[in-house]
Parts: sequence; C-alpha cells; structure tokens
Amino acid sequence: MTIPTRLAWSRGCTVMVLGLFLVLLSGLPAAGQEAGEVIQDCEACPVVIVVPAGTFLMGSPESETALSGEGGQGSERPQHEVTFAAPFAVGRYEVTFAEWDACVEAGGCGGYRPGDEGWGRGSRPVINVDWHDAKAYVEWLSDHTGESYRLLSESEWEYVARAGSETRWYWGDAPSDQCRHANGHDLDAAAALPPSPNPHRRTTQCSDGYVYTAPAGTYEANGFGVYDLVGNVFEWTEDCFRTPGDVPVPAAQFNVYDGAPDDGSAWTDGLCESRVWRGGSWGSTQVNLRSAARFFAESVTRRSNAGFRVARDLLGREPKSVTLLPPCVDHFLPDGSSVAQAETQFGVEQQDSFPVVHKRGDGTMVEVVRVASQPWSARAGP
Ligand SMILES: [Ca+2]
Ligand SMILES: [Ca+2]
Repeated sequence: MTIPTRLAWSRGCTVMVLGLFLVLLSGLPAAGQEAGEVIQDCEACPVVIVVPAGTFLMGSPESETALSGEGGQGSERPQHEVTFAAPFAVGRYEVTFAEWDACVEAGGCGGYRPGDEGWGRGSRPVINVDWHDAKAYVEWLSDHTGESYRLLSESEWEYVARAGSETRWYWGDAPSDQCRHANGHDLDAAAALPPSPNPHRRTTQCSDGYVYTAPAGTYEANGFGVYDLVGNVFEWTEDCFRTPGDVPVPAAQFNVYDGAPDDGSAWTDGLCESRVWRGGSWGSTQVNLRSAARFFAESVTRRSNAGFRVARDLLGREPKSVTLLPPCVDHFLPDGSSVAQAETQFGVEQQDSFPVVHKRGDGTMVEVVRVASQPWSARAGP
C-alpha cells in the first residue's frame, strides 16, 4: 500500500493514531521484492537488484594476505560475522556517466560535470567524483524517485561482492579467471601503462580488453547478479576509514575490524575525513581485486579510477531527523482507520511537521515517526 507523503499532522498530542496495520505494512518490503528482482525507478535511474538477507564472514584469514606480499593484511581482520536482517537492493552496475549526466540535466549533483579523460561517457562508469559528489547523487536520486537511495556500507559491499563465496576472488581462487569477471590491471594495461615501482605488483596473465574504464556490465556478473564489483572503478562507501586510536598507522599491525558493526550498518566513527573505497579499479592488480581488500581516500578526492554504486532500501526511507514529542496514549482512532478519518477527526493540516504517535493496545506500544516529506517509519517496543 502507499503511505501518503504529504500528509502532516497539525501538532503534537492533539492528533493520534492511524491503525496498527498501517504501521506494520509500512515496515515490510513491497510485495514481490524477492532476491533477484530487478528494479528501475525511472528511465534514467540505475538498475538495482534485490539481494537476500543473510549472514557472511567479512574480512580475510591470515593465510590469504600472507600470500600476497602486499594488500590490506591486518586491515582485513579479524574476520567477523555480519548479518543482514532484511533484503536490500544494490546497483547492478557502477553509476554511469549517463546516469550522472541525467542528474545534472535535472538540476541536481551541483551542476558538476566530471571529465571523462577522453575515455567516453554514456555507459562508462562515472569517474572523477568524490565522496560528496556521490552523496549528492544519491540524495538527488532519492528526491527524484521518492525512494531511499544511499551509498553502500562497507559490509554491504563485501557481502554483495562475495555473494556467498569465501574464496579470495568471487570467482574462486584462480587469478587467471580475472579477465572474464573484471577489468583490472591486465596484460593490455601492462603494455600500455608505465611500470609500477612497487616490486610486489604482479600483472595478471590475461587480457580483459581495456586499459582504462570499460562500459558497465562488460564482464560476467557475480552470484548475486551484480557486475563490476571488483575492478573498473573503486567504489565509494559510506564508511569512515578507521585505525586503532584513529591514528594512521600501518594497518598490518592491528585487527582493525575490532568493534566493527555486525548488523550491516556503516561504521562512521573513525577518520571521517577519509572514506572507504572498495573493489580496486582498472589499474589494480589481482591482490587488490580480492573481495576483502580495503582502501581509503580523503572524501574530497576526485580520481579517474574511482566512482560509486548505489544501494536502495526496500523498507521506506530512514527519517533524516526525528523530533520526539510527549507520549500520547489517548485520542485513538480504531485500528484500520483511514488517513481521511484522521484528517477529519483531528483537523490534520497539509503541512510539514514531525509527529510521533504512540499507540498502546494489548500491552504493545508502537511509535510512528514521520519526517517532513518522508514516508513513515515505525518501531515497536514493549
Ligand atoms: Ca584492464
Ligand atoms: Ca568496481
């Protein structure tokens, strides 16, 4: 069902309850949103695909990074379980230039038109966007569609990338399979680009056909039906980069994931001047295309090897802010009452406000929060 987005209550406790059924229905995914379902909210919008709820092991074992001679080492440990209680949707592809340019043409994204380095726009992933640019895009997309778009949390990114796999790469443990699945630093890139001063840098012995960015979806999808997670462009995530004590020390010495969220949420109390990049890029060698590999960059960094991917919630938007009003336990409408009945009985006005409704019945309190121009969210308590 559709919850009206423009309805607002007049004020505080003078106004009361919609039916419990409204609350419960607003907290559930819309019918038919099953894992694997593909959604596109507008012609110029990114295509997203629903990934299932589940639990996975985030990070890498010591045996994995010990082989590499480079890479994240302690920044990927300890391995820890993360559980996603509900399905969510994720961009099947990195956000493309066409999608970005649609935002600009519609007056969003700060009017910023990032350069394409002469590699082409259209279906190529957008590049030269920093974290704030990426945030501006998902904010515009949310406003444009009425849906809740955002960046992925870092754990969501790795959960989606692994798609149930526990191997170094999501296609297995054989690096030579890279070129079927990802645009990385391949033989073509090794021939075209200056040699790296890094002695550990090893070119994968295959050709993927692209030195720089490849059009979205050029390679095989992973187990969740998502493309280009690793390679092509690094992908900004919501998470702040974190080191013990927030001191930028060599990550190899620490279990950086100690204290990380286990519910799939973003970790945002670290060094928030820097945000986490995931997935490696067209310039990354095989070790940096591993599912567990982590990177970070200052949030104002615009690079030709970094873009982003969107996530879309299925449960309605999170409130941007909440103003709690005193609990109201009377002036109920019966369960199942309509919005129109509430309007009539309580003189609801068409204005933005921040109502909170408490309903106490059968020992259960349900708190309904609505923020201006946002759909409902609900929490049930004892
Ligand atoms: Ca390549
Ligand atoms: Ca990527």
